[in-house]
Amino acid sequence: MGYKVGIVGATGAVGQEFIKLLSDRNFPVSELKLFASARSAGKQVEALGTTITIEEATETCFDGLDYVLFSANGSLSKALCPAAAKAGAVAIDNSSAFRMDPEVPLVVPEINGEAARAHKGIIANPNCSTAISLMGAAPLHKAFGLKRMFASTYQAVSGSGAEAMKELEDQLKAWSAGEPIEKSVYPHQIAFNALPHVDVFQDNGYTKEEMKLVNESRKIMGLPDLVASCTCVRVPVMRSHSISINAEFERPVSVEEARAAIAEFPGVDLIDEPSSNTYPMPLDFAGRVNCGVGRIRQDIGFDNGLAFWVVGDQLWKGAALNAIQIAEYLIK
Ligand code: A2P
Ligand code: 11C
Repeated sequence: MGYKVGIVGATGAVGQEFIKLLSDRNFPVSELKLFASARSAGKQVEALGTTITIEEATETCFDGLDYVLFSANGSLSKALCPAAAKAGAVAIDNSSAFRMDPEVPLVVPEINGEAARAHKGIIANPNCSTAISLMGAAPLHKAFGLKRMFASTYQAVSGSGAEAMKELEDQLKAWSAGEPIEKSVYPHQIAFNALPHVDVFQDNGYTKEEMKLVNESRKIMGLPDLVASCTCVRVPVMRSHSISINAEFERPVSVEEARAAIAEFPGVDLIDEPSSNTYPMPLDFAGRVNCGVGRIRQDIGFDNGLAFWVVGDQLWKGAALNAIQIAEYLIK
């Protein structure tokens, strides 16, 4: 038994990971169709041991497909996910277009997998820093009852797509060669820098990325009144996002129980031995299925508080892997 799968945005940073992960995870694919913009239509790529010609993504390209994985951009998702659903496929969308739509489940399978079953043709994949943050916060919520959460992110350039990865690489090469540093993706040089600016600024002074973490966390964990706040920072890391979280809980916490809660939660590794300088780092999490949690300590700023650090590959758990895990959950 195999499924007919489509990928929209197949030439992009996440699209490439979709192709790799379908193969790595032996997802039962009977046919794979790859879609991108008209610019890429006609190009041939190797995928799942065969050569596939990229097609332009249009409203009429989804006939016969079972699952369509979207990672192009929000406006394209808005236009084409309903078309994929109408054609009888399940659209799993990596953009923010449908995440807060009450009719659309927003799913991290380890946390609220069952929500996926109520889909009406579209399922939303969370924002990358949100999904990774919650792989640390949700097990602790289960153990102690989450009340308030404050986060700062350290986000890799691959979160901005393939062009941003090239921009960081080009800036590092230009710096080494003593040449002028050029920029186009970010408003400032990203090499050797940290930009407290991910996505666009909103009227309340937060960026859209920061509000995604607040709103999507509430929806995924089923905590509509969760108090949360966040600052998102872009750092010159190629791949894997890191998040520093301070959280207050309803019930008394202990570091020992917190470590146990992380250790037994699926999809997350406890990496927490300060005495040997052992903690999760982005370099170790690129291309790793599980997220990592470490630096767990009693937060001295709250009565029932924990401080902790979560790292995960945002192209995987924050995007392509989580989307494929949603499809795996549905076919299980
Ligand atoms: P293309 O390569 O043809 O531009 P990234 O996030 O790494 O920048 O990738 C974005 C992905 O979304 C690419 O696969 C890109 O295809 C695709 N894409 C962008 N705009 C469109 C569009 N209008 N229609 C279909 N695919 C698009
Ligand atoms: C970033 N989180 O790292 C973004 C990319 O809502 O899924 C993905 C944006 C989103 O820039």
